[in-house]
Amino acid sequence: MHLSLNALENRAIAAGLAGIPSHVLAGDRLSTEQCLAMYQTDDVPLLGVLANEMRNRRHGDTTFYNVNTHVNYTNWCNQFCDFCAFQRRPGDDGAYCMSPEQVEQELRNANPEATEVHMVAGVWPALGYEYFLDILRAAKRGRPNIHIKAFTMVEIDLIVKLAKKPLPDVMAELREAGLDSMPGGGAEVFSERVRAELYPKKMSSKRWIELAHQVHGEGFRTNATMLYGMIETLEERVDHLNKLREIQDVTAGFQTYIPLAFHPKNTKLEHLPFASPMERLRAIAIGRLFLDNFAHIKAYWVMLGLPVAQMALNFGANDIDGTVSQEKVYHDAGAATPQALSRAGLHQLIREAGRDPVERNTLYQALPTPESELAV
Ligand code: V47
Repeated sequence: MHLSLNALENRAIAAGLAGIPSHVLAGDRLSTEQCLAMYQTDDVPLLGVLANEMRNRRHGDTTFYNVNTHVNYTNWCNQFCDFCAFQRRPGDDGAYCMSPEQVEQELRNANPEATEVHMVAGVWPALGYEYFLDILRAAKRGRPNIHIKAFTMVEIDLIVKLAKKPLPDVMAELREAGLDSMPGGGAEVFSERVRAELYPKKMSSKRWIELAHQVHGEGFRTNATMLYGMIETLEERVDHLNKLREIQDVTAGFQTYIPLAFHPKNTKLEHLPFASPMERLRAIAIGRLFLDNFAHIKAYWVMLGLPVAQMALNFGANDIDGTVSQEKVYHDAGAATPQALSRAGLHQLIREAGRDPVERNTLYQALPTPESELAV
């Protein structure tokens, strides 16, 4: 599609976004002031047009997905974050902690075509350092060739403390046990004001950022997230994105950015609304436009819902996550999405958005299209 810069700039003036189309189309980096204006504008469709253009320039119609499974190995947690519906104390109704043998069995039972397991959980120090090595080894025993994407920075912080060893030694031992890369959770929103109010026990944003630098320095690729839609201001969202962009300028270790809309059900913040479809699309578009040093923007369908995830593929996203199964963090918080999608279901969702589905591995290498999908 040919975009007329004049027409876009005229529309941008009315939307409080003057100059942004010219910057974007020239490939120039947007400022934090411009990012704030993008959060304030009513013209989300204009953001979509611009973000879509940037997505098309990088990826054309290619839309990545993977075949993956989730193992939330325990919901025991001592952090008591107000936004979380997943956490339990041992003995509470529904509390569980998987033994390494159970983790191994989960992997044996998983979709035989899965190339990735996403393993994250609560924070429970009494599990001890060896437990974390054991569950990684158990996952690889259950499925030797699977890529293990495990442990947010919050879990890494715990594991390093339990190990009582320097971080490089711990990361080497985790790698030896089977850790391949890390997901993007645990960042929440970096604002210390929000942290003090809603998740005061969680490690500081400074520590999250320091760990991101360190694990990238040890050669691990990770993802990045922002949990939005609680009590944070728009300025605090901008600051969060800016901090992610600054880390990436130094390390280039993030693979994808995943905005996570807050799901209120069964949490202490149940009175808050779930972000509207328009706000969820805005978050995707701003991610694509502001994070110019991120290769990929993920529309995590489990959180977005299928219709919005599909639209997000024309608002800047080029990845829709995976087939997913056994996901608990969002489903405990009221996500109404299915527990899993088949590969054919993902292909259909992506094709209906006018895009080309491409299966990837966790490190964004394209995999051959399976025969079952060639004829479609
Ligand atoms: O860290 C917890 C968030 C994260 C709620 O890296 C909530 O590929 C909304 O990080 N409402 C975990 N969000 C999930 C996550 C993730 C998901 C998919 C893919 C990847 C990846 C990472 O979920 C937590 C927290 O920020 N979260 N509770 C809630 N009620």
